[in-house]
Amino acid sequence: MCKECEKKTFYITTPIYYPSGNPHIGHTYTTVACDSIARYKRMQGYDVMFLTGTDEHGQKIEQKAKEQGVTPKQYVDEIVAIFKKLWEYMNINYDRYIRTTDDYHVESVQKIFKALYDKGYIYKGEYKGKYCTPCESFWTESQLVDGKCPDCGREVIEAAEEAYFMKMAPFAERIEKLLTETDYLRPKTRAVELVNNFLQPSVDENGNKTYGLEDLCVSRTSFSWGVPVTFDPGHVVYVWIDALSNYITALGYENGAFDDYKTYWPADVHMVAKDIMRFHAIIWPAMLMGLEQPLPKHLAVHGWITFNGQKMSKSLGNVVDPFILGERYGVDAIRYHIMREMALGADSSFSNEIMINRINTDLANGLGNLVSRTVAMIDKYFGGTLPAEREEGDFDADLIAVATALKAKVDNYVENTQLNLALEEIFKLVSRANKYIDETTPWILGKDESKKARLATVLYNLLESIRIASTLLSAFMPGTMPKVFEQIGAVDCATYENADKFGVLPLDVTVKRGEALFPRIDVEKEIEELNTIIKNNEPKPEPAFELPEHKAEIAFDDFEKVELRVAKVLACEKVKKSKKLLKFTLDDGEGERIILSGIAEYYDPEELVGKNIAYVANLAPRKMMGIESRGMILSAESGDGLKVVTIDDSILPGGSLV
Ligand code: ME8
Repeated sequence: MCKECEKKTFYITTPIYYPSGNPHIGHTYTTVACDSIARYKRMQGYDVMFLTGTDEHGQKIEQKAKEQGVTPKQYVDEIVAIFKKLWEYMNINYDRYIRTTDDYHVESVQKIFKALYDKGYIYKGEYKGKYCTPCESFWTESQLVDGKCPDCGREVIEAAEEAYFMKMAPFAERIEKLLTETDYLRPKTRAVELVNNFLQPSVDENGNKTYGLEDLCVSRTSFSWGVPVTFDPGHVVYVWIDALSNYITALGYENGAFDDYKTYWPADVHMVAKDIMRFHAIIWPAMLMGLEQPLPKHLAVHGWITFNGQKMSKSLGNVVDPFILGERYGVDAIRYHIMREMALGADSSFSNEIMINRINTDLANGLGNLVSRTVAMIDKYFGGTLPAEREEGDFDADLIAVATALKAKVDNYVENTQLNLALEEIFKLVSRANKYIDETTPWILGKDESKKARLATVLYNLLESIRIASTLLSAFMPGTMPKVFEQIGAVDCATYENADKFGVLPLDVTVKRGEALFPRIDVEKEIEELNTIIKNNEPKPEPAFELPEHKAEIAFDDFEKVELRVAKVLACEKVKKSKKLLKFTLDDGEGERIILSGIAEYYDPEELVGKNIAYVANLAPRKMMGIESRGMILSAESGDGLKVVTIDDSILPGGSLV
């Protein structure tokens, strides 16, 4: 409960993302989902704290900054600006943004680390293990998949260094109970996998329960871009204690920057994808148990957005740019699509075709059409303002029942972090209303003067259904729904409180036609264009070496002046006192020819003997180091120096190249 406003509080968090590359549609999903829940809860009257941010320390960031010749802070500042720009663009209404480089966070993490150390949960040891650099994760042999990182599938390296560790055994039993006996984990079905893979409970010969849960490495010495351990210089706090603490440091835990810890903690929902479920399901509760703090209420774990079967990720490069998609279809269409596609706990494959079809079916033909048809008919038959007379008829009761039951269902789905089901339910009302138009045939009623009251009732019922659907949708599509309220004359009454009531709009409501909410997309044309954009956005393979500059164009006549011929290398030796020159004795078909070539650093002289080479035969003779060279051997510039152009053995010496 918030002391000041006496409202019930609701605290929701996204993961803090790594600014090691630009945000993509995967990050967008989690953030949009949390934003929608936060908006819904605000609409329900909660005092909401919605936190997001960036996880800015670690070896990978340090490496990337070095590659670019900037400081790690300069490097992250630039990417954090892009994250913030994207959240603004996606209409993300967060209450706080935490950066792990913020002073207050650093101060708190140092205190948290010291507190766990003082309580005996952190100790010093040596870490030897398999380490995945991109994921910044140590893995045990048994956790590797085919010898590779189980998270990203890449090679791991052997690593050993002095490190602090956090004991896990004292917390294992409580964590097992948390996962299996409470509704902390969503979906709960994932508890089995966590318990078996990480907690690994077993009963020893004396009947005592033991756990295979390994201690966690919590400091590093091999890089410096991190929160320094105050009592042991040279160590920086290693990723998870730094990162996970953000959920409480952002509220002011162990720092003076904020005073919200008592108000909002414990969090109601931490939302993450499955890649970091383990850390939030095991390590985070262990840390809080160690600190003797209350545990968060729920951990909602969603799957990955995949693209062509692979996890969409910064490192794989197969990213779909939310800015590009938003520009083409509108931010709300993207928000809708990703939330409608992703079911809690399962992966969702991103496809342009599914997205465009979904936008067309649900938004353009479904909701958009319902609004534009209803408003257009009120305009056509009543000049934009309904008369107050009413006449009930068939189908009304069913439509009203669906509409008034919706809010409770959506509440329940949002409460359980099942946003795809919430949206599906809202669109059942949209479909029901569209069907009601077909059933009541207002265009026929419109032809009959005596049916005006019935027609007004039908159109009013449609407006009310739209009001209810769009009010509940406004948490998910906050940019578009106010436009709907305006069109249906519901600006003042489209409130959550009214969302389970029918008959809220004034009987003589006035509507206002507006632009199409979701324009229909030409599927084939659009897919073609999108594929081209994605292809053009794919990172181009780096050239193996810097390609040489092109020379100015020459006329064919000029080219014809050059006489290129084939010769066989009879002998080759280094030119005395020259580091560069090799002396070639060639069979040029007419006799022996000596040519000097400056390729000594790339070849042992005997390497080329017996080979056919190409040479410029009519170059004026030139004396070097006292030897006359008659011509020039053709070599190609390659990534690692010059390579002699060799010619097929079957060509006889003296043959000319034309
Ligand atoms: O893991 N599909 O940061 P991160 C769905 N800094 N969601 C995806 C996704 C995809 N393909 N790719 C990323 C980290 N996400 C740590 C977190 S928290 C204390 C520290 C989303 O930049 C999803 O929410 O790798 C996932 O959990 C998160 O981004 C990982 O972001």
